[in-house]
Amino acid sequence: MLFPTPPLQIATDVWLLKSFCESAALLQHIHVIAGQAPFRHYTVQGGQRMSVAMTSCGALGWTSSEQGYAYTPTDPLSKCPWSQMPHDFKRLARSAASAAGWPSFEPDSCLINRYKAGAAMGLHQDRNEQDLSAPIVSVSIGATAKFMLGGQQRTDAVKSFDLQDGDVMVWGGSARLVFHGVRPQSQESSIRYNLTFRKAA
Ligand code: MD6
Ligand code: FE
Repeated sequence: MLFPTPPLQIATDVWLLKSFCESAALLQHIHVIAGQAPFRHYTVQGGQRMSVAMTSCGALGWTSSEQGYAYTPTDPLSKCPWSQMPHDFKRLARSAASAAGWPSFEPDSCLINRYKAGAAMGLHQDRNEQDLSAPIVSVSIGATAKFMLGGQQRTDAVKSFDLQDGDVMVWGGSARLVFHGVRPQSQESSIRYNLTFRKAA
């Protein structure tokens, strides 16, 4: 924690912890993980290629293909298990969840998103996890993102706010299935990474 500030409540059951973590050490872990399971652009049902590149660590990794989304114990590229979740990652996810009011978060999956200039993530729900009572912890590293937070329906109004390097967002409870996304990164933007910690199984 750099300069711990009180959690900001963005919406019901959505908390933003500004400057909660130091990103340099996290970046080192990302590079090691990507050495084993390189960033790749998954396709989605219908054949579209995602503009965000992804890899994972932990017991289960989020994957996508023409067949749909799945959590898998192995990397579909190498058929090898994903790297273990670094202790630093787990500690960070737990402490952020605790600070936001979820004291016993045990993530088994960490999706690592990489955004280059122009990359974006359309409005979606995170709904492939077994246990929707667990929160999600999301860590922003590098370039700033414009995050969109909507409601329970795809057509609900969205509010946008910046996620900066070191910011951590925690949500769960009644917000667990809200629609959300990331606006296209500006053409001048440097790389942004996002770690999304979930309890998938
Ligand atoms: C991102 N995040 O920040 C994408 N999902 O790059 C997500 O899709 C997300 O930040 C669920 C909960 C928190 C998130
Ligand atoms: Fe999401």
